[in-house]
Amino acid sequence: MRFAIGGRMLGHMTMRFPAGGRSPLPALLAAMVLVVPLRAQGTLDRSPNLPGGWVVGPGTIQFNFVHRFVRSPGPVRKVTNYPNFTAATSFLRGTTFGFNYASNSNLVQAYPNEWEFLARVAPLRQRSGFPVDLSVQGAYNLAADGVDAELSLARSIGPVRIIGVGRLLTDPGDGKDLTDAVVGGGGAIRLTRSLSLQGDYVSRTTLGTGEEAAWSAGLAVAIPGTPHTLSLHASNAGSGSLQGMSRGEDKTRYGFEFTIPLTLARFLGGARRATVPAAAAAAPGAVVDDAASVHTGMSNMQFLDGTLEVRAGAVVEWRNDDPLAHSVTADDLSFDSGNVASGTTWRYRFDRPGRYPFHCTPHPFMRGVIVVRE
Ligand SMILES: [Cu+2]
Repeated sequence: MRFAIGGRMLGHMTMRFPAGGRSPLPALLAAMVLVVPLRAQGTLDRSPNLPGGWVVGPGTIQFNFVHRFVRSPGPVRKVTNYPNFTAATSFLRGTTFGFNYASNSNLVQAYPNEWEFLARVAPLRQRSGFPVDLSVQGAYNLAADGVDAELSLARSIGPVRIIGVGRLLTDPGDGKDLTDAVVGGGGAIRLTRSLSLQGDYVSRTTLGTGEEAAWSAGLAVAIPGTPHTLSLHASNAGSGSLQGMSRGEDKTRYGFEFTIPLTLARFLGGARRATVPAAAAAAPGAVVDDAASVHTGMSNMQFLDGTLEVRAGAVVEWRNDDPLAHSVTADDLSFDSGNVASGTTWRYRFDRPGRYPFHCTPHPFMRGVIVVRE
């Protein structure tokens, strides 16, 4: 009876791991697989010039826009924009690949349009028991015509996240034989769940003429009810490539970064129509039997049904199959489950026809919609 609804519950595999005691390995692997995409897709847990090893989940395309502006001194006061655009996706959890494009790069005079193709892997995470989040990025920069690399270590201590990087850069100057070594540090402090302060300092061993160590300072905010984050910041660095984030100049640029995660399942998944009878017999507040409830849930950092149609009076039950807590929170806050712990369920009865978009408070990129029909 319980699983007869649309066959949906039979259709997805549920993995269970020992709650404790025995080998920590399965739990550790589960945490690595499931938790990796969680952090820092947005701007809150990193700083403007330190990616902090962010990776996206499979089926997600991440678009990040950075625009930094410089105003020249008077009397001209010309404002120059330094736009940078990052697009990245993943086919394998814990990895990300994509590109950075800077359309007003001053890395190499002859190449104002700087392209960087990048691949990043984040094999070890603090949440899976490792002391730090470790990630490695390799990149090919078309303007510099060479390969760059970054090793990033990050550790969260309460609301503070500390990030350290080491980079090796091809020298885009005269000789291709030279390699720049870069060391940087920084991080972010969460003031609230959706607001953080951040900054970094990135130093290179061989600074060219007019170059300085790169720095940045900013404020990041998660935009309520959306999967987007915004950072407002100042920096003396230009593009978002490993090269660009490692080179400072003697002028301060003011700008922003806006992050857009596109979850393809939201667009390709379509709506599921739950063919359940409305709980006509059940009075408000009454215990509703399973026949009148619709089962769905959370798994792999997503709500199983992007859009779920039910009839008025139906009870929707969410089961959390992830190893970490999620919430089911209406965008207009008309309902809120609070934390739904791993392996537990939460149910809510929808009496009034309408459209109820909801999200997960800890992971705002997790979104779904309940459509209640007459
Ligand atoms: Cu969640």
